[in-house]
Amino acid sequence: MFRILIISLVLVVSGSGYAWAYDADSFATFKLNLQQEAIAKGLSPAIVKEAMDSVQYLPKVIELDRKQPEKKITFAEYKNNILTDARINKGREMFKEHRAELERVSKQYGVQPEYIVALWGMETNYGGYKGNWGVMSALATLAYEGRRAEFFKKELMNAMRILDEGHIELSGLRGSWAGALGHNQFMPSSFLELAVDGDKDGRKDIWNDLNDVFPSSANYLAQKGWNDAYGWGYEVTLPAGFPESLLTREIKKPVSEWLKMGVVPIGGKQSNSRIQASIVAPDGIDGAAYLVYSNYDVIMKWNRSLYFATTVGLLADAVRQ
Ligand SMILES: [Ca+2]
Repeated sequence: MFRILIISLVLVVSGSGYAWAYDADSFATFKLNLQQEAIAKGLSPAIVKEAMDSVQYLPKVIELDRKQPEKKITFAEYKNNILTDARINKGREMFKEHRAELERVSKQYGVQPEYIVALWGMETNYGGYKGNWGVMSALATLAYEGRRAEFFKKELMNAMRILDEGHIELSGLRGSWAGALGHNQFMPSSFLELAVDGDKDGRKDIWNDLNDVFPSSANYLAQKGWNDAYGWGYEVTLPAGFPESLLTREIKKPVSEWLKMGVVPIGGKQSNSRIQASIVAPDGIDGAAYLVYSNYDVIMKWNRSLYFATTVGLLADAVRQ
């Protein structure tokens, strides 16, 4: 109860702290400056001009950016919402349908195919909702509004570079209101750093071509340190009196040591006892607990959320069966 009171207080204070107003003239100047800056960086003037001419201020994006969740849901609730039978079954179907490509990519990048499928399912429900916002306008609005101006300005420049490199037409540069792109919702910076042209047609088309989507996701994980000698981890039960202070990714011990402390894998999972692992419990000591390997840390680089990372792991397991 006390915590709820504090949260509402913070919301009221930060809410009243904003006195933001859109001004057409200043937005036009802002666009012109961005245009000049992009051209100065060496991007094609014609492409930059066309892209910036298309930009409109989107009040709805600011509304979404400022929207605070009314209450923080628990991991148990989140998992219930996300890890549905429909999502699992669709994942199994997709795995079957694209098995050959997935296996090929898996071998090439050293990432088990079920994680590529699980991330796809988590991000866009296997391409079911990729986001239909004009990314240029969304990013420009967020860069103009100022709450995280530098970050979004950088991503806007990166988005123009994607157009400049010819991976997608301006009309196809669509994504989430926060600028995440395509089937696997890469931010433009991740796209430039890690997306892959799997079918070698000269375009990294993560909006329309699964032959580019799968290797891009796999490359992301591989470059961030994935090890396909093992998975993400598994659910465990903790012994009575297990210290809450050990529930952190900061503490890593060999699996054998955790087992000696009375941690018990659920469902007879077994693993190499020398692998380094942490114990996490997204809902705290009284909620579900998981023993996780370094691959879990890699998933956390994709999205810094214990809820997300754990659910990706569970979905991958479910899809694999
Ligand atoms: Ca391609």
